[in-house]
Amino acid sequence: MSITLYTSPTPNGVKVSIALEELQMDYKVHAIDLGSLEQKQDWYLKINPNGRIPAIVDHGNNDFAVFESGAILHYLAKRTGKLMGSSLEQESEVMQWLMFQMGGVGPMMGQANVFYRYAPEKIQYAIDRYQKESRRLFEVLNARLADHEFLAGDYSIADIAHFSWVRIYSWSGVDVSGLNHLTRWLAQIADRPAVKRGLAVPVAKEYVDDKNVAKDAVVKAAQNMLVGSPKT
Ligand SMILES: N[C@@H](CCC(=O)N[C@@H](CS)C(=O)NCC(=O)O)C(=O)O
Repeated sequence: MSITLYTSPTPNGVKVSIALEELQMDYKVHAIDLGSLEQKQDWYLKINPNGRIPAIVDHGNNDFAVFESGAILHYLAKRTGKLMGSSLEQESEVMQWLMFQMGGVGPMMGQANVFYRYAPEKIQYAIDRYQKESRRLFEVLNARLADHEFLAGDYSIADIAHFSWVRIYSWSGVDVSGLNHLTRWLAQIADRPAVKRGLAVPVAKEYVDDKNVAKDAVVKAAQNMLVGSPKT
């Protein structure tokens, strides 16, 4: 079974490399250069009509292509029978928390990043809206993790999806103070060897609000992407 992973070092991208590492699947990486809009080229749109990363092609299954990170995680879990529980109820719980990430945490933190980090104009209302909503969603996760080691039964694709976003909270400017269960879970997942390997695909990239980390290149690449035309 061999898979090609089309990815970049972003929260949605590392979801899939972490899952592939956890599942010990055979895969090769095609790094997509988002800054030069490689993801909008015709050849790639045949794999992902949305022109975004990540996507996979499963060569062990007639070159079946999958886009949307949540759908990819689901596909890989079903393909291997792992990271998603086994009963209908367990799978449903995993899917509930996966959907909560795909429809809530990801989009809200994504918009927090846009308005807090990348927008040329500072619109305080938008910054507050997306940071506060992200914090509210973090509180839902924190309450769940108060009496659950993981989000849905055993460690699952729901944890992988959330971890990949929640870990960059400082980049999004979202406060995690007082969310002790969430930070316990973050540290626990960050410590997994497969997670460390997955975070280095295609290259390790820091998304932390730290004065020692060079932020300019990350911001410039995101701005180029958001305006939709490559700039130098
Ligand atoms: N809902 C999609 C979102 C994918 C997405 O937004 N990917 C970003 C990187 S995290 C991207 O490819 N951006 C490039 C662009 O907007 O052109 C998923 O979860 O796969």
